[in-house]
Amino acid sequence: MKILVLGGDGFCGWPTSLHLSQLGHDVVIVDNLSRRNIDNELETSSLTPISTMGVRLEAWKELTGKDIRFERLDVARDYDRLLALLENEQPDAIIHFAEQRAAPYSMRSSATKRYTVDNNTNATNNLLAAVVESGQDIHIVHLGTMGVYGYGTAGMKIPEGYLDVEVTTDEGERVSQSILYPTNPGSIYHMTKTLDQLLFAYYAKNDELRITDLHQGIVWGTNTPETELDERLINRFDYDGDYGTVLNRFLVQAAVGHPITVHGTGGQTRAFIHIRDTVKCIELALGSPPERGERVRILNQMTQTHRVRDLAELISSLTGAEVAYVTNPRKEDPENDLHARNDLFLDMGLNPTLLDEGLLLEVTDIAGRYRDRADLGKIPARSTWTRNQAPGVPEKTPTATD
Ligand code: NAD
Ligand code: USQ
Repeated sequence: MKILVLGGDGFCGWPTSLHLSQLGHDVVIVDNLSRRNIDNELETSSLTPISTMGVRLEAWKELTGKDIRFERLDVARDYDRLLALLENEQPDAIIHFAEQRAAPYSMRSSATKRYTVDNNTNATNNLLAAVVESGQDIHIVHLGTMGVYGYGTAGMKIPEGYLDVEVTTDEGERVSQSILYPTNPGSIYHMTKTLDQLLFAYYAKNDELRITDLHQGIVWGTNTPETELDERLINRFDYDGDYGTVLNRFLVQAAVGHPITVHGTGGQTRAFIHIRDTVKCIELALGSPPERGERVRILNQMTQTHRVRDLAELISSLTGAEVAYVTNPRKEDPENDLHARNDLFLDMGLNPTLLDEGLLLEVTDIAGRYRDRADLGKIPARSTWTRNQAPGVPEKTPTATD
């Protein structure tokens, strides 16, 4: 297949691009490098030394003989160039990762709230409008989030996208319906993903676009077999207070001697998936597109749920790191249960990578290898959800000289 990967320079997009190229697909990466620019703005960087796109693609060609092309383009703003790209390339599928994906960054200021909404909703709408205008039958695979459902204890397993309900008419007749599961976003970022859902539902209904929306949990790990081939192919590893996600952050904190920063009681339960399973799920989703005229295909892309404090205590027991229960800078339930279905991927043959001590230590080893690149001052989460909240800073924060 010819596949465009929007956001192919990012944490999920880069290993996915390599995996699809390795499988023999013709891959074109589209990215505006905004994530690298946000690192400059936040004065931080990936823990791992990621190469420039030019070096990445040259290394891939040298090692495998395979070409991946790169188009630098802003999907949210450069509509005409996006349309021209579709017309020139005629892709079979487009994978859409190209959004601002950090909840804390989206809550940092009114400027970042507005940027996140503008960027994410325009990127998605531009893509959908361009596919319609191109007249092509392209399968769109979007990376959404488990966070569209919210994390309230539902009293049931969260289904995959749709909820079967019964309504009673004025005549007392009971009518069955299948509706999008009610959304309950916990940040401006998560809210943009609920807007994406409506855009997808509309374009699938009106224009019969073929769309798969993957509601992904928190991704952990860093390497895939392809990124491990050479240091020039290394994947991004975020650890800072805005972009670092919880399990990878805890593993870096353990590796660099920083207390593990549990927000509040750590009673939050979340869904997780390893980066190797992310790339596998995308391969599976590409192989199983919806039909024209079918509703949006929604799959829960997660393999396990974990409670934050259990992860912290597990990593502490493996590494000896101290656990610090810090003020929660977010507005979220302090404790919740979470049970979600993921039958669709399991039925397609996904063999889940489960949380395992060896894999955790592997990530800690990688973090340890690059520990000198960590800026300890960037670790605490400082973006607060409201102005009445305080950053999640441990009482005793080590410095580079400790
Ligand atoms: P990332 O920030 O590392 O990658 C996103 C990429 O998209 C970046 O390279 C960025 O430069 C690019 N981009 C952003 N806006 C763009 C635009 N307007 N035009 C062109 N390129 C643009 O994020 P990630 O962790 O790889 O996440 C990818 C997708 O997966 C996101 O949509 C995110 O919501 C979703 N997701 C991620 C996780 C996770 O834990 N990382 C979990 C669930 C869902
Ligand atoms: N947390 C801590 N300590 C930390 C960092 C986080 O206790 O140092 C807690 C948070 O308070 C939260 C939980 O861990 O309760 C998860 O936080 P996170 O930053 O790992 O995840 P989140 O903000 O939800 O966002 C990430 C990705 C996002 C994706 C989402 C999937 O950045 O792109 O959509 O995970 S999900 O969580 O399923 O919505």
